Amino acid sequence: MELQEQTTVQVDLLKSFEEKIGRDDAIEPKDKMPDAYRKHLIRQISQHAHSEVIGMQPEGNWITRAPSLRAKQILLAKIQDEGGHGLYLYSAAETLGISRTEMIEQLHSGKAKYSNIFNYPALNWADIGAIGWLVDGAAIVNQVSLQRTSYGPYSRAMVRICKEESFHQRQGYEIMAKMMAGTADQREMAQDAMNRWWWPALMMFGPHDSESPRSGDAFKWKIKRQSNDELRAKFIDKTVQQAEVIGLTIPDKDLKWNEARGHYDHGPIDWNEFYNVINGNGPCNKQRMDHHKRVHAEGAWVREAAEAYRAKKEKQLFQSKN
Ligand code: FAQ
Repeated sequence: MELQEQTTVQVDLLKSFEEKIGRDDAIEPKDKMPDAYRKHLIRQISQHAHSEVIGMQPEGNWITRAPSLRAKQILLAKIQDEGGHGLYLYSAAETLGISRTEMIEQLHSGKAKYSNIFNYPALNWADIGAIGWLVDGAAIVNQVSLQRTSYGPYSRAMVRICKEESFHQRQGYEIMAKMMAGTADQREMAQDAMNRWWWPALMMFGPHDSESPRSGDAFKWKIKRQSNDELRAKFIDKTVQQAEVIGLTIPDKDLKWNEARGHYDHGPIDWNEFYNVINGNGPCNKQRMDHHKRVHAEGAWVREAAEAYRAKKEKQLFQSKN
């Protein structure tokens, strides 16, 4: 093909992509898409997948120490769901032309991030309540919005994930409500967990809109439908009410209902802490990554066995056809 012809084809393809975006049609794996759109999605979806899988670690620590068989069963089911979410998301990212191996390498080398929140320790059972209530609660607000993201496989993964996350959020809220209805020590533990997880949970929505370098393209391509600050405000509004119902205090002296905005105003977020954590220097970054690397290496035999089984089946199929 001549250069000019090639350029015309490229322009036509880009036009058809932009028309689809304009019509709110989903972009599917085989559709033509700009390379920058593909890369943007690979970055976001793989980071989202890594977050789900690394997020299993702080909770996994508490399976053996859950206070009752019921609590243990529920926690086990929740953590298993998070692993499943990671798998849907890795599969969605794979449809964009990156392999699982490459994504894991990017996680291990530090090229790919994962959510800031999973670099904090889960110190006691109240933290399991705070994670379910606040962390899953924040994740749902973000993910409900992502159900309308422009990339089909990502948006469909979000629909299923959101259903499971609402169960997770209730699991956490139930733990907090029970502790707040308990002894003075239990109430103190619940409030202490709330104090430690509140600010990192607000940071999950990312930097303020004015400081969010990825938002421009994300809105242009309808990957994001609502901004970091809009979603953070939504989360604060609903969580303040839930805290009030069970008697917890939000650890923010500047928190105040703003009638004109129709949202709560909140105090300043410590962005130095946020950047420190996402750049690898949070309280548990090293522990989380060392654990993932060790377990990934220990699981090599599973991947090798699965590959040997696939090759055997392929050979059998080939022989039966010939
Ligand atoms: N943590 O320009 P923006 C869960 C990075 S799922 C770490 O605003 P963007 C379920 C950002 O990547 C939780 N890094 O970026 C669960 C970018 O750096 P890069 C995960 C963050 O993409 C519960 C830079 O800062 N959810 O918890 C964070 O437009 C319990 C500039 O930021 C998702 O991943 C952060 N919080 O907006 C599991 C949702 N925020 O990549 C287990 C999907 C920002 O250029 C247990 N992702 N950064 O090097 C998104 O919606 C978006 O990617 C945002 C960030 C909103 C996170």
